[in-house]
Amino acid sequence: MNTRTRVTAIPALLAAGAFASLPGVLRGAAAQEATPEAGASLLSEFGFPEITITIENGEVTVPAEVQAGRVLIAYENIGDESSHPILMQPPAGVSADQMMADLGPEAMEPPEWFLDATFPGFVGETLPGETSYAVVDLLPGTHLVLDNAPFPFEVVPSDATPAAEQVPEADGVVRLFEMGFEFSEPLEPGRQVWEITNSGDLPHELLLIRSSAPVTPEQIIELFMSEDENATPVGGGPSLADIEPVGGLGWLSPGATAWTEVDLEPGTYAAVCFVFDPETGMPHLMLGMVDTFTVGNGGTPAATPAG
Ligand SMILES: [Cu+2]
Repeated sequence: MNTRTRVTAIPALLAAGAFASLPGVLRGAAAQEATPEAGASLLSEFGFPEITITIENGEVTVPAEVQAGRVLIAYENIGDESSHPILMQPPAGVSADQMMADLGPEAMEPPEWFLDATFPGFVGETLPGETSYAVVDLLPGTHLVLDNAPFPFEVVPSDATPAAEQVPEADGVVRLFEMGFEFSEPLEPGRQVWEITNSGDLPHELLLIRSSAPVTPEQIIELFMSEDENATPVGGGPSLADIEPVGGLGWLSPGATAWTEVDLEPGTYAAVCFVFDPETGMPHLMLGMVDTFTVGNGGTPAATPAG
């Protein structure tokens, strides 16, 4: 598949209004290698109840009802547009009707209550043809998957006997905070499970980007500011065409932990967060929530900042 796909680093909702000046950001590469079968998920080995959510060009199909608890989410992108979804539980007091109106395609900016929602974590950016996986903890109540529009579903109290929740064994550990990331070392190539915890006071996310050239955090910010796919940052570095999203974890509330599955080849990566700052409307990326790292010994070393 050679279709170049504009990667929606933030849902259209958040790209509107205060975000209109942001570029279309990442343009993803074509779909990656063959999608692994659902059973090939490393996270499926832990035996959590599994729910499948599909997206086809903005249309999300969610289960009618999900039981509360720790669940494995498989997110299948069967369309030809990339998806950067958010999973959220709106705050108490926001009715279903209001929620749908406030987050619909006509909404020009996030409603005031948006950052008061609960974000259990979700899959990261998912390219066409890919299936992403995440293990998250769901509490009873109305939830919604937000892509270009909201798609609600109910989480109901579990009738299973609550057992001590099993913790997936993780190959990598990532901590999110204001404004940055902390990765366990070393990060090895290959398919693996990452445990991600938000130890900050704000929601955060982990959008992983692979770069085919050495890159600095400053250059990543410059790239996201650029409208020109072929522009390269001052002092060199990759263009937007040289970077591609490779998963991660969607919005995660303060104090929450979730697990995602990544498949990393040796190389250079960046981590960025697009959660917005309510004061300025700026994504955390612009406030410095960007980091670069390498995976494996064969990785291209991260560039040193241009002096
Ligand atoms: Cu953040």
